[in-house]
Amino acid sequence: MTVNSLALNPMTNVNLLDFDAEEYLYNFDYGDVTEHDNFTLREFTIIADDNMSMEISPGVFFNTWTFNESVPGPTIRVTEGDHVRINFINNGDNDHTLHFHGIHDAEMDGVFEVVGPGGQFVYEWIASPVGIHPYHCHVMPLEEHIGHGLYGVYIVDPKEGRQQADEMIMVLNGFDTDFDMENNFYAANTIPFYYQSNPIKIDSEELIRIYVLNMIEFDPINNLHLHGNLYSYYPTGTDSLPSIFTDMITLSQTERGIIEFEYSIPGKYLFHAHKVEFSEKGWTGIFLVQ
Ligand SMILES: [Cu+2]
Repeated sequence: MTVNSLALNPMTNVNLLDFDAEEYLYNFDYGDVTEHDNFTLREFTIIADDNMSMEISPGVFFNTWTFNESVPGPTIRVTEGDHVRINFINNGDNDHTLHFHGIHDAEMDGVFEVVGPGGQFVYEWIASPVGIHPYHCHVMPLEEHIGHGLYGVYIVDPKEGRQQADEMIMVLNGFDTDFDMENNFYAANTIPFYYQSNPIKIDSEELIRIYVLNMIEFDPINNLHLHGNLYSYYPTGTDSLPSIFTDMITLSQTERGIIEFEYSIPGKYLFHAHKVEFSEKGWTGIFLVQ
């Protein structure tokens, strides 16, 4: 995420991505804020690169394509009605764009205005609707650009805010490290088994809110199961009322929503894909309730 966190990888002679899954979990980027007479402007810079490498698993290096030297890219967080400006710079060797889900003009859609190597583009819109949305590169072949890591989370908060909670982000993703159009590794937030080895500490009797997004390629579905509890699920985060109280949701590509729950009894509780292949290849974690 910062330039300092990069080290030269002697195996591939490219910059090695040093992704901090603990930092990513809680890191919301509110942009550079300028107050105007009747609106707030939030400005962000997103730089695409496709010359980085990441050690997905011991000895397994993967050529990650990154937004701001991170997979997923930064979590862009704004409030409904904000003016959003994104300065996009392509530092890669391939064409890339930024395609945000949400409501905006056609020319801000990041599909037809392809940004070549060394190029720049400024995307602008007024933030809506409230919820959690993905953003990703939209250059073909899409599964190559998304599969290498060019995606992130975009959150639009309601003007009245949400109830105070311990908030975190989970992007469900995977990596096809042998290029056979099947994922070899799965995770919540990029690093297989990270939150199993490093349980997420939460407090009992505190509201937990997770913004979850499925960005997996190649597999048609993903899912999220929570142990010893059930959660309220708000699909796309657009409605103030949950659609279901459950311990299991299934998501297709770019499906997302907000999960809310609280634990009353301390202990270790698993969360994982109930698709066993995914959990056994890395998509599993633990909440440590204190
Ligand atoms: Cu791309």
